[in-house]
Amino acid sequence: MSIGKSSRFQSAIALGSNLGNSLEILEAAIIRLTQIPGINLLAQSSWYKTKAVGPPQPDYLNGCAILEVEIEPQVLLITLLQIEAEFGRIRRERWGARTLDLDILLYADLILDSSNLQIPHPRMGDRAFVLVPLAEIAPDWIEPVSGRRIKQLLLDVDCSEVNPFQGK
Ligand code: ROI
Repeated sequence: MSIGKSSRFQSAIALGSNLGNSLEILEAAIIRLTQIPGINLLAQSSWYKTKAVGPPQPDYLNGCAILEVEIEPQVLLITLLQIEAEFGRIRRERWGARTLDLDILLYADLILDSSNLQIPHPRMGDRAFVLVPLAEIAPDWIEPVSGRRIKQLLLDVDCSEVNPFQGK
């Protein structure tokens, strides 16, 4: 057993689904996250119905969460991939429909560019389906590459295809 000090960081993640019962899958994924040692849920956005970006496919349900984590980014990534797999995500095509997609958006003020993981998420600044829910729970978080707050990034994207999901 180790009694060393453990560091805690905040990390923002994005959740998305457009296959199966997306609301049930996303709610279950949030609960699953809270069961993982080293992860605490600090905030959860509401859910949004969003038009798919990319090839034609069903609308998505999207949301974001703020986690307090005591695990490193690479361990968080493995954990999120495991949860995706538990919910039956099949990685067929890069931009295809998915039962559950979990992405790390931000990890404290870290900038990381490794072969399998980039933080901040390289496309988050262009994506209204990420910025709208994130701005709900973390408007003042500064995206460290642009140096701009989430609420500022939101001003530069078209939010017309991101709508509150009726039901939560
Ligand atoms: N489009 C929307 N609206 N929401 C997503 O979560 C999403 N995820 C993706 C692509 C295919 C880019 N499009 C998306 O991976």
